[in-house]
Amino acid sequence: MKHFILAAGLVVALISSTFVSAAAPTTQADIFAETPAQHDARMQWWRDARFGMFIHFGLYAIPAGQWNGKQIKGAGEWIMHEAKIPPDEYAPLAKQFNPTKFDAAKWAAIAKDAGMKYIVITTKHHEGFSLFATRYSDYNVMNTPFKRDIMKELSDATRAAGLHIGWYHSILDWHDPNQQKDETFPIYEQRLRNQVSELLTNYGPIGVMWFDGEWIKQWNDQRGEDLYKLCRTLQPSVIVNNRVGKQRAGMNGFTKTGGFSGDYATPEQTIPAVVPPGTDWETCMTMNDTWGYKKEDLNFKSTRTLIRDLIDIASKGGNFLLNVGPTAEGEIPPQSVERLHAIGEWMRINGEAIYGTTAGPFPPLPWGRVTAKEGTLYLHIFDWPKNGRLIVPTRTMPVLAYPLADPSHSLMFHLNPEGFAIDVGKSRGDADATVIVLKMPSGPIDVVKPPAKATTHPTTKPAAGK
Ligand code: FHN
Repeated sequence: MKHFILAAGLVVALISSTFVSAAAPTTQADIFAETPAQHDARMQWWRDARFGMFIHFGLYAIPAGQWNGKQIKGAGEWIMHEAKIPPDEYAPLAKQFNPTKFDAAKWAAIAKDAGMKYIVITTKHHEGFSLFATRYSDYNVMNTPFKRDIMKELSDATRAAGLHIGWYHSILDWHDPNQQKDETFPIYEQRLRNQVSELLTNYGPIGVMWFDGEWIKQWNDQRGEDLYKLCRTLQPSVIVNNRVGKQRAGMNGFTKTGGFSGDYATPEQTIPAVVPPGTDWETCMTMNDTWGYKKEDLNFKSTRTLIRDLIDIASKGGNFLLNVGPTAEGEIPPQSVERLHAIGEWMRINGEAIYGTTAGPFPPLPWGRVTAKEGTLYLHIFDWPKNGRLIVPTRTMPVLAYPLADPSHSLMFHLNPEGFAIDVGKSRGDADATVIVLKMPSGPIDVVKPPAKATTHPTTKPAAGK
């Protein structure tokens, strides 16, 4: 077996070097000559999007958190590791994989209905099983009872729904023995590059490459930079997260100084309190406690928590990648669908205060958060002022103030020792979050030092899984 793998690896290396060079429309030298304006242009759709769907789907949905009759702790997609299942015992799950209720158009419609603008799905998680028709591993969806290329169907349906599609691809691979050993890692790395080349060649325009599992000891920033260059050579407009390198600083996901860090930071299951201005970042978060489906995990966050997390993230200039873990039958759990629809209802009225916004000029405020566009501030009120007066910590008075849900209803405001106060009345609007629009004069906004105590946005649970 080992000799076969080595020989296969050498053959693969030969194929892929022609494979990649044949498909490489841009020289690698061009990739890093990107000017700030070109970088901004490439990032623009993603910055405007603010909200995406993360999908963790794989063989792990079959055990769904249980193995040999026992409930296994940790995230559903980590069951092979947490239950110490040898690859030979785990791999036969592929013979059961048959998500007959998988409907790509339905998944895309659920994301669109929620107000999400992009989808990132696991093409291969740490278990090593590929959910796409790959030439570089027999351990893939075409060799299961299902026999359909899930990534082809979902990428087509996602674009048809007007959303961007992105690939999550794990550098860590528990199934491939070549990944585990330093001496054979170059063979695995070539296979990794070959599969990434397939994903960026055979499935049309890809918005995001979302790498993960970069913490393995064999991975380093040079390998990360080479992989980043491969992605941008095959699709110069693709956006690549910071986990392509070794720069994720733990779960807070921000980039350590120096080293190679891709295009944006990836805090996980947490929302940073403060973000350096001008940083591109995205919080990824589960809706319950697990990324991959786990039957027993019914600990779903409330819709209000999720809406306020989205607002909190956007108020700091970040994106929210909210996860769903489909069942082995190929269905997004009803608890997720229900919450996503409710978020979509809020976005249908208030999306203007999220899409295309940047961080507001204030830190988290006692009553809520603020997002911004040129000449406009959006006040997201979580806690309604009991006296009907909302204090905004700036003496730069607006030209106009009105509820986003009712632009015909102008609001009165007047200077106040802490900035200025808006008379919002005593009966609140949307209990999850009510948005007040402030049309501001051009020029800088002078921030009065706001009260120290900010509204505590819902805290998120520690990351399940790694
Ligand atoms: O180990 C994975 C985990 O299963 C999940 O995919 C998360 C999502 O960002 N990433 C890793 C943990 O950081």
